[in-house]
Amino acid sequence: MAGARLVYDLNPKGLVPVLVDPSGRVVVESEDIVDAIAQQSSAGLSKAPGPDAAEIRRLINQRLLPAGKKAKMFGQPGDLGPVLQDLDKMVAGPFLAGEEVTVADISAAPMLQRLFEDGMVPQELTQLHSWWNAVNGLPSFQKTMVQSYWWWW
Ligand SMILES: N[C@@H](CCC(=O)N[C@@H](CS)C(=O)NCC(=O)O)C(=O)O
Repeated sequence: MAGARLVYDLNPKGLVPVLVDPSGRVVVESEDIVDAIAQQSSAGLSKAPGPDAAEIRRLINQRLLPAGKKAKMFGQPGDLGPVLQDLDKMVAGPFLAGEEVTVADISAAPMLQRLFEDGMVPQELTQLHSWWNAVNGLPSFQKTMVQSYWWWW
């Protein structure tokens, strides 16, 4: 198709997602794309989410994502239990860093969605369960739900 750009033109690794912002800047890597969108004033996300959100996001990316992937894909729970307990203690409520949805919630939601749907988050982690109810109740989050999905990490 004339004018169409192949993903390889945008990202030499051939991976999605890729964001092309209104100025034509190409952003790859999900976390960087979330940050780029948060910087757009119309996105409705806090531009300065604060140190709590940054710390939670570190836990998500460095601990939750690898542990969750191992547990779900390979049946090896490993460190997942302790990671979820640590995260539960960090929930400010209703969202991870407090009243506003921040980049921390967006980083956390895809993996936690998979874990909640498979009943892998213990009931005693009540803060996390309340968080999931809050996120799952957002119309914007519901729009991201698909009938079936596969992994992308
Ligand atoms: N670390 C990257 C991972 C991107 C990634 O693995 N994307 C997958 C789909 S979700 C992909 O493009 N796979 C195509 C392929 O491997 O050929 C990110 O978070 O954006």
